[in-house]
Amino acid sequence: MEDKNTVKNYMALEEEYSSLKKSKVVVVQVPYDKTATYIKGTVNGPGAIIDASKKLELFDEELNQETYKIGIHTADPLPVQDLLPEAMVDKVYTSTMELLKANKFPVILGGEHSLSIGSVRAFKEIYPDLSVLHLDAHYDMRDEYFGSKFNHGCVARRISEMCSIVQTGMRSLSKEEKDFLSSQANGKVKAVNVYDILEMPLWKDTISHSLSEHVYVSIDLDVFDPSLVPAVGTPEPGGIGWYETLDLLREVSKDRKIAGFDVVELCPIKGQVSSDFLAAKLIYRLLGYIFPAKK
Ligand SMILES: [Mn+2]
Repeated sequence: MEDKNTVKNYMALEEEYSSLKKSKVVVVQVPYDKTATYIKGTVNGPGAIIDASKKLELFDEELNQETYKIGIHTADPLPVQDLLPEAMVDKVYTSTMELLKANKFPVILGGEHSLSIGSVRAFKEIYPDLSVLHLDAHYDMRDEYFGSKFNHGCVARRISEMCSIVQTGMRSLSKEEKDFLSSQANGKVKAVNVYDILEMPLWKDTISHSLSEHVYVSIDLDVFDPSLVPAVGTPEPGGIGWYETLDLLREVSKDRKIAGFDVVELCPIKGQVSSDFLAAKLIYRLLGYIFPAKK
């Protein structure tokens, strides 16, 4: 048997449950952090999630099922490290499109958030009714940031130009973004920020009902409180917790068809693996919600 520590696939699954042919799910790694504006290091995010995933139990204790049996293949990391942001986004688009055409379910690991511009472009072509559920501490609604329209701070703005987007967990906003959002009333953007969550007992229903049938979920790990996930490039105090995030994702998985998702912005801290492990487990739990075992 191969040494688990050298295996490069998610959860170190055996061939039977991880070959491309037999797998429904394909994990795509996008090690890229060229436009990071505060702390760099998300380039190491995908690898840290894969490493942490090897310590996960194959049995999901909440769902009473062995989700891995749907087959989870891990593709080689995309060779994007030296590319300009636009070219990285194009690579993610091409790779996502290939998987969707092969009827696979893409799970995309960042790397920085700008990669979602490429994946959403592909999903939107396959699912014309697509809407995006975006979990983030930040609105990411800048038109341009540090001279680039493909900066991680612009990702939701670019997505809003392609399809409708429902954002939640935000607690940091620039004046430019505020003005843009105010001009968007009744537009393609629905924002449920942390202050709304505190006042709205039914915030999860509001979000779920605002989405279309086919949904792409984009999770910036800084949506969580930094006490839970300190290993992000731009931490913001006052984030949401583990169980409320799961409640939201469970509800959306029941009400809608989640067609794929990404988990981005993990910026690993050496010797402090709880953030990496949370990301790995979040992915497995969300896959369990999307693919419930037939009882
Ligand atoms: Mn963010």
